[in-house]
Amino acid sequence: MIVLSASFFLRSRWIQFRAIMGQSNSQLSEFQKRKLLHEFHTFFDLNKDGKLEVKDMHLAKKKICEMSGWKPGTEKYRKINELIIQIWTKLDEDGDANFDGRITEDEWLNMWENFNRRSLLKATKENNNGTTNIPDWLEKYIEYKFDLLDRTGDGEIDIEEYEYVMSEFGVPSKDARNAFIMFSENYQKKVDAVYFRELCVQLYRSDDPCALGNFINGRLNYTD
Ligand SMILES: [Ca+2]
Ligand SMILES: [Ca+2]
Ligand SMILES: [Ca+2]
Repeated sequence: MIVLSASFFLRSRWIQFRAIMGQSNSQLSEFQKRKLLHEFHTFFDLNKDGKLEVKDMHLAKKKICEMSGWKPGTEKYRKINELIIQIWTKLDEDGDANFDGRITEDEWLNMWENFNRRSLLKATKENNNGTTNIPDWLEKYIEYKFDLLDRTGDGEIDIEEYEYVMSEFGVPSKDARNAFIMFSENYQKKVDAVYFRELCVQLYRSDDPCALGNFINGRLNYTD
């Protein structure tokens, strides 16, 4: 009887401990917020009006089509159009909490915090306690971003391609080149679709300031 009570006591303490940890871990750190807001403003809110709407996604499509010379009516144009619609439909579903057709900064951060919470519930050691999960729309977005960066279409991003595309988003050349050297581990790692995805997952989900994925958007630090 005494043994049973002791084990019951330990078990309830463990459940309490997990609940407390879960609650604090699902909240975004200041570092994560800065990273996510930088993404929001630099790569999503393309018309820079402080909110994310379907027209920002159309601007993203326009950018890739212009940079690639894809004209309306071509297969490439059709595919990117489809991809952009898929990304927006899912992103809007996840992020637009008040259904007004736009995602504000607060809604964007809440969406990530909710995702953190859901990931923690599904946490296993294999998926690094849930921190390697990403939303469906982000899978599609990473596909779009990789195609955008891999200008030659050889399945690999090189430093010139990276610098060129990042400059379209206002990233200074020097920062882009330094960032590339960091995340490619001084050109040792091939930046193919698999490694690019891994880096993007770190950018969106990791709270580790040393993760190489923090540099994938060309920014070198988040202290300001
Ligand atoms: Ca906007
Ligand atoms: Ca909204
Ligand atoms: Ca390439």
